Amino acid sequence: MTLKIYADRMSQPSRAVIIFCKVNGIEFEEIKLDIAKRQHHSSEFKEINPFRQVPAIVDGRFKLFESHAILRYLACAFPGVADHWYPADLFKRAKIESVLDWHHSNLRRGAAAYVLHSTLAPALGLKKNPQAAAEGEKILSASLEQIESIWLKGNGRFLLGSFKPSIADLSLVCELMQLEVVDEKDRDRILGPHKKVKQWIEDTNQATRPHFDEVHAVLFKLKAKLQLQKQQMLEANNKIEYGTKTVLPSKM
Ligand SMILES: N[C@@H](CCC(=O)N[C@@H](CS)C(=O)NCC(=O)O)C(=O)O
Repeated sequence: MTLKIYADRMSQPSRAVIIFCKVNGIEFEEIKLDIAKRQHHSSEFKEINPFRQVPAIVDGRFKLFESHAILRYLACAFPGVADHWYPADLFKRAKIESVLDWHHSNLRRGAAAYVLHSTLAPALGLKKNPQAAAEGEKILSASLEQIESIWLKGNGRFLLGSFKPSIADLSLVCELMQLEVVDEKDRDRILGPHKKVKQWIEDTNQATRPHFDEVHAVLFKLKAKLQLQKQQMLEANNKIEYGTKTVLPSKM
């Protein structure tokens, strides 16, 4: 029976699970649930994940949700997954668990809140919330600083000084990729001071090519759409201003 992945590619943990399967040649059927259309609220999906969140998987009779648990399960259940993704060595594995646990209460808390409240809220029928966005940015920036000074220490290009990526690299980098959709200058302000983080994102992309860009295409498309909308709004505002000026009576 083929593995089923319930996912929305706009969701960062969904992308991590899909990329992991593609990179490791794990066959799967992707069942797309559009969160913006509340497709994850169906009674069928509630049977798979009572918390109604993506990603979730069904492997035969076995159902599982929570992306980190899914990544661990896939790494152990499917033969042919290279050891560096989730090493058999207990000490190495425990260190990866440590990063994954840290991720949820730090980087994810900051990044998800910042992107939702600064950018994505209207697409989900919510109002933007500048105060919540500022709080998210504070946690995000502190997390980026900690990634650079703690997790990216060492000789390797990946977390924990490794020379090859693990499921933790994939999970954390997919989290950061959502910053693609925020305004370019805000993204530069947040990521700009963190050169090591930027290089690590690029290295993880390289290590999982071509699947990384293919699975993130949905974000690049949304980014282009938001940039176009911003451009059109600026042009419309300029037109209004210009039109107003032309109808003003001359003082001569
Ligand atoms: N801790 C969960 C987080 C899952 C999660 O937050 N999923 C979001 C998309 S990124 C979702 O399904 N949101 C819909 C909702 O909560 O209604 C994991 O790592 O899988």
